[in-house]
Amino acid sequence: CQVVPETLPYSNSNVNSPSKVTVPAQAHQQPSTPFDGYKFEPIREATVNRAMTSRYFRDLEAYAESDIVIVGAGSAGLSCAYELSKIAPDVKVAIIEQNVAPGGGAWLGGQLFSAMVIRKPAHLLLDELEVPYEDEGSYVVCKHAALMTSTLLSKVLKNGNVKLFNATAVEDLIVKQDPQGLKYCAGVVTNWTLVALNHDTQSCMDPNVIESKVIVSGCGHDGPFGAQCVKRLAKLGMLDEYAQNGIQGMGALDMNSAEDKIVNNTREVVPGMILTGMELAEVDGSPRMGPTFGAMFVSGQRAAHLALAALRK
Ligand code: AHZ
Repeated sequence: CQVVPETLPYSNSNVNSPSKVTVPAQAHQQPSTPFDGYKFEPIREATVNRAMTSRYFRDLEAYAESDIVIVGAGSAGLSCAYELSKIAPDVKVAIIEQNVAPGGGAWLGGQLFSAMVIRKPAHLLLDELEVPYEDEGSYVVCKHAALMTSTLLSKVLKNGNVKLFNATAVEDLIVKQDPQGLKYCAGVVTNWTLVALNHDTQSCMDPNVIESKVIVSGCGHDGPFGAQCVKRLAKLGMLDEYAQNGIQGMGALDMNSAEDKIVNNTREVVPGMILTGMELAEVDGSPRMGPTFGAMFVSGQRAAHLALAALRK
């Protein structure tokens, strides 16, 4: 048994007295592994910079005009992107997610619990993705929400025509009028989330824009960023019934009625904008469902078909 020196060579106590650096006793004899003597290929620091920035800016340029923009990479937004990459892999899809981590609330099942509950028949998506679950009869349980979310995410990101811009917030919408005077959504106004959060403390930092033929908004229920698209539509007077007082907000929890409503109400709320997931409940006043995720996944899948139909109109 070797004695590990109390004073490590890099500890603070040695900063001003290098002569006192304790040389560690001969290193422990380690068992051999396939990674012994590991050596990386050489690289220049500037190369790393260029490898990232050239691709990011190439993507920014390519997706300045997207076919479909999905706002929010939560369970609804991601399943929409997944379904689109399955039914229309050639369609150019930009996902804008304000958080660094995509996935929204779907990294946990509810509160801080790991398991994710999905009511049948939404388990068919898990079958398709080969995500294992315990079958409980009328519902299934995936042992960790992160397993479902990471699987979905990996499928989405493998499609060459999908680009996820994370740490980027949608601050506003592009709205235009057709020759008949009908207003429609024609894209999103974006900013780095860290900038969007600091507009009050910094001098004006103008945003960027992405034009798109269709927007699918899955911003989730109200919060600092949530329900951003419907709140903006209401302010712009594009959701007639909410022009005066804003959107009504989601209703109280009722699991049984909530999920069917979310899926069946998934729709194009104004020309060019399809709503999916809990953001719908904000505009419809329909109940929240709490920690059951089937409706989010199927609403996203349904939104993909509606988006494609709107794109091909
Ligand atoms: O960060 C948000 C999250 O990842 C992102 N988002 C929100 N506003 C944004 C903006 N720009 C860019 N302005 C934005 N991104 O959108 C994602 C929303 O994911 P979510 O998980 O919050 O919503 P969802 O509708 O996909 O799933 C809802 C899950 C819920 S909530 C609920 C309840 O409260 O009862 N039950 C379930 C299953």
